[in-house]
Amino acid sequence: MSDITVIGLGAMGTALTEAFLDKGHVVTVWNRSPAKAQALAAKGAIVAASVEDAVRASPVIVVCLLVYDTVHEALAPVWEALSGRTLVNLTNGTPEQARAMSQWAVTHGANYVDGGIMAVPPMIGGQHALILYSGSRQGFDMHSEQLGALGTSKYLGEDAGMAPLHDIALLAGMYGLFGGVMQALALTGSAGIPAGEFVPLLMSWLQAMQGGLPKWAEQIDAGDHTSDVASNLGMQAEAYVNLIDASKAAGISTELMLPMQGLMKRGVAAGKANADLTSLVELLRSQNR
Ligand code: FVH
Repeated sequence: MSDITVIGLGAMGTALTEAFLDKGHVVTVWNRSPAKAQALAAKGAIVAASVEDAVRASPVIVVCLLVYDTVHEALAPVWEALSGRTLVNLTNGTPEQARAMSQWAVTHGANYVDGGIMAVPPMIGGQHALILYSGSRQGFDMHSEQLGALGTSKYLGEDAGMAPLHDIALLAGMYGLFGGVMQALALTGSAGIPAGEFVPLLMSWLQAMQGGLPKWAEQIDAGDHTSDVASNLGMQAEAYVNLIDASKAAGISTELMLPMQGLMKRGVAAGKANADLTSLVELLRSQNR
């Protein structure tokens, strides 16, 4: 019997296994392509011959595969083995997928905990690796010490969909930011400015802008988008035209910039020109486009 089983030894599953081993846990592993288990075996992991053996080896099963369909594909044939165990699924997915997986696991007598990994593999095991969890409180509490080996844990409640919801929202923020960064670097690069020269300026600007987020949160929660920083939507929509025109003039694609402009225009057309940018959240909520 081992302490933990890890199913899926891609870049992330390998990092998870190493973090458990580093903390002295006895770990059983399984991967579709067995070759990926070899390096971990050399570090002390026990390699299971089948998914079923892997599931039966430990009271807690950590799964980290590419997508949810593959999780179901791998575990459905061995459902009987899950009974009485805790399944911790760290595969990226949607809240709906997590809730369906939770229902399936609970039906088969398992505790189900869903997770969202807010880290890249080299961060795993360090305190800056944030792992979001939701689902069975009992399952989480029983294994929180072992899961602590992966980084900083944050439990978000019994609804299994909460971890993926937070994960996706954080990724949405990240990709929005990254898209803007790509645009900025393409634009400055087209003028011969090295990225290394521009990035420090960009970082301090983004840090300054980030300081306004708590105020945004207050406005959004209150549903009051009155602009009191002299930067209303109408003004920003006019200035945004320059982002598009300057990009075009420099031969830079505007494909990342146009959706935001479309939303701003919709806000102005809806009479929100004098409101703050936060009023766009209401527009996003009002339609699934
Ligand atoms: N890597 C990262 O930076 C991110 C950080 C945030 C969380 N994500 C999510 O973690 C999941 C796994 O990601 P990964 O980086 O480990 O991905 P890969 O290295 O591509 O490994 C994929 C594993 O999935 C196995 N697999 C794929 N299809 C199947 C299948 N049909 N049946 C069984 N296993 C399957 C694959 O096996 P193999 O190709 O080695 O045989 C790998 O073990 C993911 O949800 C990220 O979004 C990572």
